[in-house]
Amino acid sequence: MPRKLGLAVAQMGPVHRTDSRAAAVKRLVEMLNEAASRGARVVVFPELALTTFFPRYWMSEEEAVAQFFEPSMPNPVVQPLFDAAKKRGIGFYLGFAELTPEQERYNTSILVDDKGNIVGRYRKIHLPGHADHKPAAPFQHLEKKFFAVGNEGFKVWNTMGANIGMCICNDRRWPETFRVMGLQSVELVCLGFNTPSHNIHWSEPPHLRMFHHLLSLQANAYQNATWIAAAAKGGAEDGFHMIGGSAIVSPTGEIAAQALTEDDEVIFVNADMALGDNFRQNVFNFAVHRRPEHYQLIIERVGAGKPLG
Ligand code: ING
Repeated sequence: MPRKLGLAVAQMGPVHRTDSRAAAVKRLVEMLNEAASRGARVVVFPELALTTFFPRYWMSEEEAVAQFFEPSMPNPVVQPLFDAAKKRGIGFYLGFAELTPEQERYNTSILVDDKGNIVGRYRKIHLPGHADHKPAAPFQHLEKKFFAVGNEGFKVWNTMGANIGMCICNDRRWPETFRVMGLQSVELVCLGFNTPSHNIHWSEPPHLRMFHHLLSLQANAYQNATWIAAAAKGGAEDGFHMIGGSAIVSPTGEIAAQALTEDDEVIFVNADMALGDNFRQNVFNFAVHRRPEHYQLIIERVGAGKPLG
């Protein structure tokens, strides 16, 4: 029996360092309205959607907090998005830099339901990059400096008629992210990403950025029988290019919709949440086929070690 959920991804083009949050929110509201006109009930926005990808710049934590973090959510600047979504009865995923009342800093996403309630929060666990200053690099990737590792795990919420989970950007490269949610019977994983197209560590062919992005989504969707909706913030932010490639991937592992530009662009699928049922009941029936007694290295070891043979 199909269980249709109108699912949209709202990709953003660049947010430049001098762009205001209000300007970014105006763009998000415009895309939410377009998504609504196409039948969306849930819209996924990017990681750090309100500001430029500031971890590319060397600055103190205090400077970053002052310019790029949200001490409350919602807040007056973001309220128009909450209002527009509630008026239209649409839920959404939004990524932003979170400053907690205890002054902790996280790369965070929230899940807001179709009544305007924040029903879920996720704090990014797999933080890529470095904490030290690399002056010789063309840009920095200071997520390990500006953010603490998320402290709330990978959760799944039953809301808007589906089991919906969240992750952020680099998390999509780690199979553990999706298996933990798969073991919570997830049917849709929402994620935002900001992925630089240039590798500062070695001269990686640029086409591999898009290939690895899509490969990660397709493999994890299939292997956990879940939909994945991934929203890029892409294009050149003050000259620093990031990939587009926003996509909605089906539990079959197929790409159901993909963005064509590196600008603000809405993609939509009337997604059947039951499409994963056959996979969950057969090939990926975890209860019948998984053998955790042979997986202990995954928990015991952090880094790769000696062969056991
Ligand atoms: N960005 C990138 C991402 O994981 C990256 C960083 C790119 C890591 C390519 C490894 C390879 O998509 C964020 N924000 O995590």
